[in-house]
Amino acid sequence: MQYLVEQGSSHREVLEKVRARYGDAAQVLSHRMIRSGGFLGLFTREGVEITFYLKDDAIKESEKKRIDVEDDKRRLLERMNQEKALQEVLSEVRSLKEFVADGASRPSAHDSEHPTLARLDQLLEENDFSPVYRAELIARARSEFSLDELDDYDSVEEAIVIWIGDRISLPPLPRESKPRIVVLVGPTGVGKTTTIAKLAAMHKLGIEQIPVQSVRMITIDNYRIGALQQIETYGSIMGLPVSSVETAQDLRQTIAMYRETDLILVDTIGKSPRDAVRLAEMQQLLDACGPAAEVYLAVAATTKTQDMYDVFRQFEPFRYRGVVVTKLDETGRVGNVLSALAEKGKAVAWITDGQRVPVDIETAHPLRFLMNLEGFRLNRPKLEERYGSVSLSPK
Ligand SMILES: Nc1nc2c(ncn2[C@@H]2O[C@H](COP(=O)(O)OP(=O)(O)OP(=O)(O)O)[C@@H](O)[C@H]2O)c(=O)[nH]1
Ligand SMILES: [Mg+2]
Repeated sequence: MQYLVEQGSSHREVLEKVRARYGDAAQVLSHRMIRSGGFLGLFTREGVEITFYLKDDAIKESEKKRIDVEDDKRRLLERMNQEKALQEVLSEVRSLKEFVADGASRPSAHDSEHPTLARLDQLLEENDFSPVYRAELIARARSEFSLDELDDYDSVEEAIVIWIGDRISLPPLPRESKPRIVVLVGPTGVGKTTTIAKLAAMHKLGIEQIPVQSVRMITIDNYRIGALQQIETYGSIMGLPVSSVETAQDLRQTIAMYRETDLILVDTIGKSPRDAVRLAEMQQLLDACGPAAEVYLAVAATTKTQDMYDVFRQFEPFRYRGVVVTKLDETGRVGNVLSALAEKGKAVAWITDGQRVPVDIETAHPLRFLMNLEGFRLNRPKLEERYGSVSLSPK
């Protein structure tokens, strides 16, 4: 037990001091009168001294309080440490954010990828394939090749090329009909009229193993100065008659007039895909061609993937059975076209790659697109085995 002493000028003052400090825990044992202060025995003052002790449970209580305080201190310290750690994390996050915001030094998505896949993804990106298309190919490679197999770059590259080729679809062979009616629609300036002229020549002259056929051309583009003249010039060079029509009735009558012809090619006015009213008018007019008519949508290979989706969608009411990819000569990259065609499930019927009539046109063939891939090595014999051979001699 611990004995304590307290002094003061009066009994009451000392008791108040003791109670203030120790409360009811203090148990007074004794008190006595004392003399305090003074100098050489002079000027001393009378006072009281109390001796007391503290009850055990009170000690425990105060000890408990001490422990509680210690606990609080520890918790506070822990919190401070946590705060500090949090601050550190925050500052890490902040600097990472700055790092990411700095595009030039952004960590590449390829970084965590197997080097073969990273390199192939990079190549696909350079060829303008859309992010979705690329992701699908890379995911397929990741799931079909083991880690060891991925180390063999050549065979993964070969597989990717084949998967790209497999996703290029061609329209089914047209039903036999006489006359066969082929209509070209599409945005302005993509090369519809030039393509019509090329197709006319191809079929009239029997190019690309196509049997020689009787051909006629019809244009419904007689609003613009020079438009009729453009197609008539082609017609006169090839010795092919060209008719111009304005109404659905005209069109029906002209087709009826040409019923003995093998192939009737219908050229249309280029339309902005955003001009829904004009598109609807033209669609009504084209209904006169009858249900057997084959409509094809012409799009330039240089069109951005997103714009291509818009064109595909806006011309949907024409129920086109395939696409003509024009101006392939104007771009070194075919990824945008191939991505859009594959993602929207469109077949490609012809490709054109220059202004010359009739040479710069070919029936679409997967190999032709694959040959345009930049940076990919092609196993030509293997691809020909798969897709059939095609004459790709330079023109
Ligand atoms: N480089 C290149 N130019 C082409 C190709 N096809 C057409 N052109 C050119 O593109 C331009 C427009 O061709 P047109 O055939 O008049 O295009 P269009 O779709 O009929 O145009 P509109 O009737 O005005 O809608 C012309 O200068 C053509 O020579 C191609 O495959 N490659
Ligand atoms: Mg035209």
